[in-house]
Amino acid sequence: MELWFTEVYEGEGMDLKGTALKFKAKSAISAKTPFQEILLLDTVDFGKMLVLDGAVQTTERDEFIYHEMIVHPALFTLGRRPQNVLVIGGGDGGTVREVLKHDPQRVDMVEIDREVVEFAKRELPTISSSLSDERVNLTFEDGREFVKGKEGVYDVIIVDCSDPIGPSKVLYEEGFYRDAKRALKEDGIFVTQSESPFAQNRVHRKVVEELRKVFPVVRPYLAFIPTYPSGMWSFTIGSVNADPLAIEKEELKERYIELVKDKGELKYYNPDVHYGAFAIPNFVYREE
Ligand code: SPD
Repeated sequence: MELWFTEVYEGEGMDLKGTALKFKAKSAISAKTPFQEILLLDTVDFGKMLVLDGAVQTTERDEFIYHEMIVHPALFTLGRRPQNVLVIGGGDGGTVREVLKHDPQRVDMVEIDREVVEFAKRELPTISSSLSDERVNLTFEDGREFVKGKEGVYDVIIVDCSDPIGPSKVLYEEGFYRDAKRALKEDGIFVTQSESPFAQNRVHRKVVEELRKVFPVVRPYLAFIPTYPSGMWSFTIGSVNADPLAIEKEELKERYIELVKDKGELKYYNPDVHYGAFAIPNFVYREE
């Protein structure tokens, strides 16, 4: 029997326009947690694929793009060895894997759903293996609550969350961004995945708008992620004064060469991609 999976993104009608991707799978396993439905497909073209509440989160074949791009633009902008990095969400472990390439002293990861982490450890070892690194401290609670009341602790905060439905909804609100800003050090950097500027244009614009209420520097940027709706994906950096576009290219190249010498080649991010990713096509912010 043939097994097919299609992500249906409600709200923008991707499947009606015929642009949704259909994935052929060899097998599937699923689980229901108190927070969401987990589905793991063994797909023909993308390897193992993690799906939460019907939305593709990661696949073995293209996960490197999302995880490199949510981490490296911010961490290279920081320009020094980070002491404390906070990852909110990121249950599959790919974001933590990339953060560790910057030699942080400590990484806190706050994931609401313990079962997603256990699932990823068991089924997606190439993505999740860094979660057992001794510098990584896992907490299973709501990331929104975790940041409340923290002051000047983190060099970088990374929000690797799912879409703004279900448990992640609170991670798209101004109040959360304010608390996250307070939890950062003075020169700290906040970065969040900010949905597809094509398939979820209104959501993307709202994220940028809310971040602009909180951070003086706000820089959305793009990456191509084949298995996400439309393939056009975004992340947004917010900070008080750290600007990813203000780093000298020569300095960035030096930092990049140092990192890859020590940790091995990256597959997507490089200094040219760093600057190019911040070029945004006209339609994204055009008034409707
Ligand atoms: N539409 C899905 C958005 C998912 C973003 N988070 C992915 C988690 C990968 N670590």
